[in-house]
Amino acid sequence: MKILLSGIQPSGILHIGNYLGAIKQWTELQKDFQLFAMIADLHAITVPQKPDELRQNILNTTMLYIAAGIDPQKSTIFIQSHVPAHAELGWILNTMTPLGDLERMTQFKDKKEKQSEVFAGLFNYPVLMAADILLYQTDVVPVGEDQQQHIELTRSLAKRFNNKFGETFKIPEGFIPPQTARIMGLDDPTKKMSKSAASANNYIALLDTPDEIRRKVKIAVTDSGKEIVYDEEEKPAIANLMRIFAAFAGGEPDDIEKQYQGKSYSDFKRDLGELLVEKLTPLQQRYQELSEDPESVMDILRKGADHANKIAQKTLHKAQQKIGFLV
Ligand code: ATP
Ligand code: LTN
Repeated sequence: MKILLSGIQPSGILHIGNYLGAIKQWTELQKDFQLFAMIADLHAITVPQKPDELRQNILNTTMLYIAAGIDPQKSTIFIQSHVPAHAELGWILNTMTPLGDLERMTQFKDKKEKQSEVFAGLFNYPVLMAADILLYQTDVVPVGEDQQQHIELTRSLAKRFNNKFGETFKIPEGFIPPQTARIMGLDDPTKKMSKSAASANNYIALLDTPDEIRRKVKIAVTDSGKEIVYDEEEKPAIANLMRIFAAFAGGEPDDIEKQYQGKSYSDFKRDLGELLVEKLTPLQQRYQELSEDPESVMDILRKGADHANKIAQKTLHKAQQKIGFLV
């Protein structure tokens, strides 16, 4: 079975962009792949985090993975810092990463602007991500569009290592879901939906209450005109809402266009609000059950770490041998 790995940083509350762009894809792909679903806490600390909030976010993210349908019986759910090989291989790869490659990373440039002080970890972040992926001999990495450049760097580091020291790492492919790779903010369709957005009206969090969901959809920005037509250029706000609708309802934005011919923005928004409430309620119920049973969540994480450690350690050992460490 081919191997699939991905991760999310536990740096805030997850939203429907994270769900459609990442978690939902994983739940579908876990049927055909061996999935490693990681909680990237080492990545989260590349910008300042409050310890109590971080601890809570790590647990929340884990519970949301499970509540959204990642099956711990089938897939490996684990916390990045529970597998020390990530930091170790990350260091080795850092010694082989051209500075210029890191300087070109657009995520670094964006994130740097938002920080009052920038630390080396933020700059080296993509190298740690390469270690995450390469340790599991991953075939496919499903991510949103914003991560594409990091996958390219991973491929180039793996090739560089293999060329210099002999075949060690599998060269992974990125997988970017076409319709949902970039869900835009509800308050600004020119920027991606983001958990670090200034206003909570930018996103629908997976744990928003039904009333919050309805309210946020109602006040979401729309375009001029009245028709519900799918036009990315002329009607970016409605197009974004239509992609969200199609992704949750199943189908394509064009189907929505047909369905809403002659109807108003407010009809469409009302239905979208109800659809989101209907689709998120079972996830929220499952989340609630898990939060009442933290021991079972910890148990899943322990088993996940055991399995991940075995595989990661094997690859790390191979890499250490190849570069001449006494192992
Ligand atoms: P931030 O915006 O605060 O950096 P984020 O919301 O982008 O955080 P990440 O942890 O960086 O969240 O991303 C987790 C996963 O969700 C990644 O695979 C990312 O590509 C995907 N993702 C994030 N935002 C979106 C979005 N708006 N549309 C589609 N996918 C997204
Ligand atoms: N950088 C990613 C999170 C992440 C990741 C990974 C994704 C860390 N390690 C390995 C895929 C594979 C993000 O911010 N979304």
